[in-house]
Amino acid sequence: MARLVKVGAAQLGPIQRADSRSSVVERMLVLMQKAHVQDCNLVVFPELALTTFFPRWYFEDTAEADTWFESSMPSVETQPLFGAAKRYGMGFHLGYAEKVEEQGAVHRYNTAILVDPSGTIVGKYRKVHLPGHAQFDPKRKFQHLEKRYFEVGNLGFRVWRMLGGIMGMCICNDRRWPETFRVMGLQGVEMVVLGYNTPTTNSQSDEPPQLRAFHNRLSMQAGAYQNSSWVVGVAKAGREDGHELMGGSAIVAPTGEIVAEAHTLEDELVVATCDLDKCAFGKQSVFNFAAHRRIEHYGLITQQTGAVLPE
Ligand code: CDT
Repeated sequence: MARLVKVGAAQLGPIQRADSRSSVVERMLVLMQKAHVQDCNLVVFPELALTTFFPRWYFEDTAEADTWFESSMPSVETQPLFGAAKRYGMGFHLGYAEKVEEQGAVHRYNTAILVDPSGTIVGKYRKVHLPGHAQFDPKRKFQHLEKRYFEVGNLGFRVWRMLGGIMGMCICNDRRWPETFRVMGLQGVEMVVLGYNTPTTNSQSDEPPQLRAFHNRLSMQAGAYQNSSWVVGVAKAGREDGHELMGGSAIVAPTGEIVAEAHTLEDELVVATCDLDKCAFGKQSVFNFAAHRRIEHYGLITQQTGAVLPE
């Protein structure tokens, strides 16, 4: 019998700095209700789904940014999402800013969780590839201070069994790095879910929006194809406090083809039925890793970060 997962990519429109968590959760509940009506098994929300994309704001004292972080999950404000998951028998994925005390110190991560249809958190991922910069940069058209507010994630790229398949997570900029998908591919991943907040323009160049949209698709489609996995990428989109974020939420098949895509910059549910068994062909042929990978030639990938040019 086919292993079908009906996925709702729950794109969120803009969240303004003044918007409360509970108003955002209300919007998310509307999307969960729509997904339930369409018999979805899983709803995927974006990166930092509960707030505006706050790394665009510079705070001299980083503790001032704590207002954007969750120190428990579920929290009072997010509990209704877990209640809806249980009521509908539907899993969800949520990105949020996590503040946690571990080993006697406070840490802040850009985090995502996977919640099963009973409303239980089964997986957690902390963003590894943090883009941007740590200090205020007057040369940029706008700031992208992820390196200021977050530590590099310490959980690696794990996968979890859920909904009859093997699920993985990554966050936004991670999708641009083939290593992200390959590490999950090596654990047999069948569906990678990810959220993003991607500015429509580049703060350091005149890159046109259509090229940025192309790179978004290219990254997700390559990750899907090269690992023969479904990829569900979900945007926070639209104009947040005068800053434009791209949409383009998409569900990508293991062939690399986009099967469903958002067409607005608003709250929008994009639905597709994903047959996890469709992953098998690519994993057993072109991307049969055991048969074709040549790890004796890949050493540089883990030995160095930057390029070393020949003499
Ligand atoms: N949120 C996030 O990771 N955004 C980045 C923007 C890169 S520009 C500093 C992205 O890769 O889409």
